[in-house]
Amino acid sequence: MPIDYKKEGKIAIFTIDRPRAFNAMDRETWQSLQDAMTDFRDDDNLWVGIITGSGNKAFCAGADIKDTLPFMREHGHSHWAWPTTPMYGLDLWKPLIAAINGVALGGGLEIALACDIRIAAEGARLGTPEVTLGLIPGWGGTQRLPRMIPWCKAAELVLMGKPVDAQEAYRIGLVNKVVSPETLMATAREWAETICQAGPLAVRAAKEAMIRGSSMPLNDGIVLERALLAYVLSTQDFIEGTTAFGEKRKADFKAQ
Ligand code: CO8
Repeated sequence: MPIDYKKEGKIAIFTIDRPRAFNAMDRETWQSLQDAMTDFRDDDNLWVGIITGSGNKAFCAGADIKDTLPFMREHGHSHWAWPTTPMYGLDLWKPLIAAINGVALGGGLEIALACDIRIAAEGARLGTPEVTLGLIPGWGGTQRLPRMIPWCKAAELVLMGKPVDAQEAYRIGLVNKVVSPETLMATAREWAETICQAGPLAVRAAKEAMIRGSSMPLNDGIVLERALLAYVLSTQDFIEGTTAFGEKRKADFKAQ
């Protein structure tokens, strides 16, 4: 399968595995990622996901220029047939970490932008070169990027199509951390384990509030936050978390 999907305890690991094409997303790879993401969303035993690329050159070089893009041009009249924007409409509130092990270009960066946390290996390059192909970032890049980093930096990436290296990506707030390639997956697992120590239903409600709220007026966002707060207050995990605090022990959350 072009997506190697593994379950390690509470953590799901998705590895984009098309090294001969710098892990570019042809339609089969895209479908395989969608299927794996849906399984991850619906598997109660999985709490956090990590997405990475196979090998040491590429996280993902974007949409496959020889397969996906011609297909989209051919099916321009039926947009529903196009590969969907990463994670959009999936209602996936479990946290995702992108472990960027090499180039993340075009759709590859857009997959990373659909994650909540991005950790990059030294040597990684991130960018949206679509305009150099006569295209625009069409997997969420024109919308997510300017909401995440300063406008002028988003404009530099999108309008010039020139990638930035990992250190510059860190400086502009595009990635959370830069580590050596050898420690990338260990760091991503460590961050995932930290998230797994928290109440999983609270983590999901917080992510849902952040994502839904980011496209709402403040007042509506506050109303949403209160509704999600009322929900987490009703969970067993909330009782366990506060009881464990009082008893000075580690909480044993069950996602209930
Ligand atoms: N698609 C298909 N094949 C690719 C891709 C790609 N995106 N990237 C690399 N490859 C292939 C090359 O064709 C080559 O194959 P072959 O050996 O058979 O010729 C192989 O990978 C190695 O590539 P290079 O020889 O070019 O290796 P270099 O080390 O010189 O360069 C790069 C590596 C920098 C990754 C370079 O290949 C490159 O710039 N690739 C294109 C990156 C790019 O422009 N990505 C954006 C694609 S468009 C996109 O993602 C749009 C997303 C939105 C779509 C909306 C959908 C709804």
